[in-house]
Amino acid sequence: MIRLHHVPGSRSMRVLWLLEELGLPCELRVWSLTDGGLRSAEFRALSPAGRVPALEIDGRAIFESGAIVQYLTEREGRLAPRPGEAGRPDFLEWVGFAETQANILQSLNIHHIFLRPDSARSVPLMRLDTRRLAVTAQVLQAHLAGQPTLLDGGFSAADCMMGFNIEALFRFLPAAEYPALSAYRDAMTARPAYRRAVARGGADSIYARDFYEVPDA
Ligand SMILES: N[C@@H](CCC(=O)N[C@@H](CS)C(=O)NCC(=O)O)C(=O)O
Repeated sequence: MIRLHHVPGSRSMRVLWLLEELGLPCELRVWSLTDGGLRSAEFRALSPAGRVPALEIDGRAIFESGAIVQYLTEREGRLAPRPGEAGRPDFLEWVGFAETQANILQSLNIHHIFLRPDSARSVPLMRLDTRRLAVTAQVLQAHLAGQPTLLDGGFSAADCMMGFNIEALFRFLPAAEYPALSAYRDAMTARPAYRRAVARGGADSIYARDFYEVPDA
């Protein structure tokens, strides 16, 4: 039995999508970001920092989405270059890059959506994070202008690592400035496994607006 601990629209979407791509059935346990459940002793026994995803598999729990994605691809022998193969460093780079970008998105989510009252927010930090996010989006734009997936060998689990990012990126950056990245987002979210993951796990529910401008200081 495989059990995924999941919050809709969060990084656990990466794992849910990959499980669908791999055709691995899983049980889903859905948590909330806001009701304190992730800080419970029950959940922290699975993921000590109280973060999703956590995956129960093969008699243990694994936390950290990048570790889970690597574990699953090695276990199944699919959707990632194997250690020693030519594309392996690229795969590992993109897995890490997705998390670098996700951390900026998380900070923007906290500032734009979760921090209350508005005066608790740091507008300079929101500006800085938006610029830092744009740098990561420019990297992806340049890369994806030349090929349709992160690895030149085609779709891989590195693309699944973008499963949280691609839904969040264009809440903070104008999609029109990143046509290749925007086309990538459309192609990835149209994949049948991605659609199944959203249908099963739920779409994100944190955004009330399509686009969030940095407010005036
Ligand atoms: N590096 C971790 C980050 C996990 C993470 O921060 N997850 C967020 C949801 S996207 C979370 O659980 N946040 C709960 C909190 O910060 O209290 C990973 O990739 O799994």
